[in-house]
Amino acid sequence: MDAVKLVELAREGRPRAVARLISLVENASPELRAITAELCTGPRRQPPATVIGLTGSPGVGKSTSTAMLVRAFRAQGKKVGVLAVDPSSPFTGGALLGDRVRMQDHATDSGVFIRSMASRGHLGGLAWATPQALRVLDAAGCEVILIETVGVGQAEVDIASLADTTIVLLAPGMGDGVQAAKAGILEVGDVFVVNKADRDGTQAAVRELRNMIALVERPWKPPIVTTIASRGEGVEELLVALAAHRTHLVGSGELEGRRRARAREEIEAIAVAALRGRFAYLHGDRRLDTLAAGVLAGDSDPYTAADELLSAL
Ligand SMILES: Nc1nc2c(ncn2[C@@H]2O[C@H](COP(=O)(O)OP(=O)(O)OP(=O)(O)O)[C@@H](O)[C@H]2O)c(=O)[nH]1
Ligand SMILES: [Mg+2]
Repeated sequence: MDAVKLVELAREGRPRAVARLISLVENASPELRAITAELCTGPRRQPPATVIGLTGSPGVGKSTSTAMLVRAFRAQGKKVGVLAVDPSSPFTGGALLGDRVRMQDHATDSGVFIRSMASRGHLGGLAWATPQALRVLDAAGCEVILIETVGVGQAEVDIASLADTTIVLLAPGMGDGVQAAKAGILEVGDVFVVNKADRDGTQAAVRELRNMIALVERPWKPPIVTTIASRGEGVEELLVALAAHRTHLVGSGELEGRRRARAREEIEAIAVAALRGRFAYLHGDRRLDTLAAGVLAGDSDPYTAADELLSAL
């Protein structure tokens, strides 16, 4: 099926077309170029979907919170997209299976699209694949898109540049506040959630987090919400916090800025991937090996070697 037809079907909200397009993104299909062109320059929905990222350590309750938010947005009559990027341990831990089970009440709801996608192993990773998948869900009419990424290493920082609002989830215990500071998530969280508030140490975690947030200079002071996602408790407060951040984004012009930054990163990710592809095509690994050997032997230096690589383009 040609790209234009597939996009047309996705615009009608056909789940199979949406699923197919996201698989093409995941597999870095050569057809993506035409698809993306059609999605970008064809008729677009206004306003574009609100993109909310959820990140945090494994098991903190991201999927449970996502399901809770899906219910809340569906209750408002909104069409919702869910994108689980690089779900943790999909084969062993039953995380994905668990997600499916938890999402089951939405499985037959035509107002919800749920897709998981792997971005690892792709050149450009998250920055490359996520905007493309977001565009597909947006075209399918999703008014809100929730992206779940497991907060390991760079991913939580990356997701922050892809979402309009980033929710950072923590759970009481295990010095989560300290972990938060280490991972640099204090800077990227727009809304903090201390989930599993049915557990001991919730208030201590909130206090610690509040003290740490106070040290970060930002025009937006991120609120802290406590939730028990497994029981749907705290969802109203979370919605209020999300709406407040939205108001801030629009009022300050930051929404526009974030979206431009997102487009910039995407362009760069595509360019870098293309560049690497051309290196591989022109030089192969052998050329790089030869240059590396030259540097090791003291015949050249990495700058000169890089110039040689570039000059062949
Ligand atoms: N006690 C308690 N358990 C919760 C709460 N929210 C979620 N859980 C449980 O915590 C476990 C992990 O929840 P998930 O939503 O899968 O966590 P996650 O962050 O998506 O996990 P990964 O995707 O594997 O990183 C599940 O057994 C949930 O039922 C809560 O508020 N209180
Ligand atoms: Mg999960």
